[in-house]
Amino acid sequence: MSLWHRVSQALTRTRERFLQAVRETLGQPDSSDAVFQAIEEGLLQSDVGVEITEELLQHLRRTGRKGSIELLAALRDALLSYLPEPPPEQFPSQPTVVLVVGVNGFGKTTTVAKLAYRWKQQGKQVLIAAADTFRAAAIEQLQQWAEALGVGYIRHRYGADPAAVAYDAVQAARARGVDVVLIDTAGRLHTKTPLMAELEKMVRVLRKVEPTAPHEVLLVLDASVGQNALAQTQEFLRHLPITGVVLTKVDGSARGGMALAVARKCRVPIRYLGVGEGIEDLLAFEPVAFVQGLVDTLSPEGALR
Ligand SMILES: Nc1nc2c(ncn2[C@@H]2O[C@H](COP(=O)(O)OP(=O)(O)OP(=O)(O)O)[C@@H](O)[C@H]2O)c(=O)[nH]1
Ligand SMILES: [Mg+2]
Repeated sequence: MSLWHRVSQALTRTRERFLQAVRETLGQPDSSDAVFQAIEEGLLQSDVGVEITEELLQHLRRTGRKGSIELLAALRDALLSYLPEPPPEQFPSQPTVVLVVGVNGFGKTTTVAKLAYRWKQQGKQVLIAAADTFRAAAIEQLQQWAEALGVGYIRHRYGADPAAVAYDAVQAARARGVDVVLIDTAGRLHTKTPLMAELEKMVRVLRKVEPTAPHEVLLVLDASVGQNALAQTQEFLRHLPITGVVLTKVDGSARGGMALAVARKCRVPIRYLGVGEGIEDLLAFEPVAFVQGLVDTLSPEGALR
């Protein structure tokens, strides 16, 4: 299945929400309040957020377009302008160090495993570090993934200093000539050491071993939490040099529109989409495919193409 189809499939629930509101007005010849109202409702239903919905509606009014099909085409273009093209995957250092952070349960560990798989498929040697030492089960979960994938891993005992795990992982990666180190972290906000302090320390310690590290800090966001996830993650943005967002659980969510708010408010590109629990269910983010999946009214060979 092509990437476009997979994105479109993952966005089914979000798109349905949007379309539910808009469908009745489809094909209406004149731009009317009903069309604008339907688009507004559709955007809000799919969790684009109040602010951005307002902006989009103002923009649509200014285009002077009439009729729902024309307006939806204009909407699609406007949505695209909100979603920056992510930079290409780069591996600037050997090892390239990728830190994965986010609120607990959002999908960090799964994303680490999916990325390890993706990069191993590309022929890279990958090492994963179990720097969520707060839960014994978290270390086991990561170890199981590493073993299943046939990639190296570094673990310490339960309760160990996460920064020390990260430090060891980079040292080991150097010694073994590894290409990419993926670091899984804890997400609980109420541990003994506050999470942000713990993660900041990890960044400082990483920089001691490798001044250019971490090369990527990926913030994992759960699309099914919608707008609420944003508030929870502002803190990560304040404390860490986030380079990209991974939007997980897009498959089960009807709130995929929150991606717009993420791109606008976090001012970092969305890099990947999590579209299922399987190891291959991670897609590189492509704005055009995403927007098409979001508002396509007659998929897959519909009139809006
Ligand atoms: N449907 C779906 N489920 C996902 C996706 N990503 C992760 N999950 C599921 O979400 C649950 C939590 O994922 P984890 O990767 O353990 O989340 P975490 O952020 O590491 O959680 P903590 O270690 O507790 O902080 C698991 O059941 C995953 O299978 C996704 O893209 N789609
Ligand atoms: Mg985890």
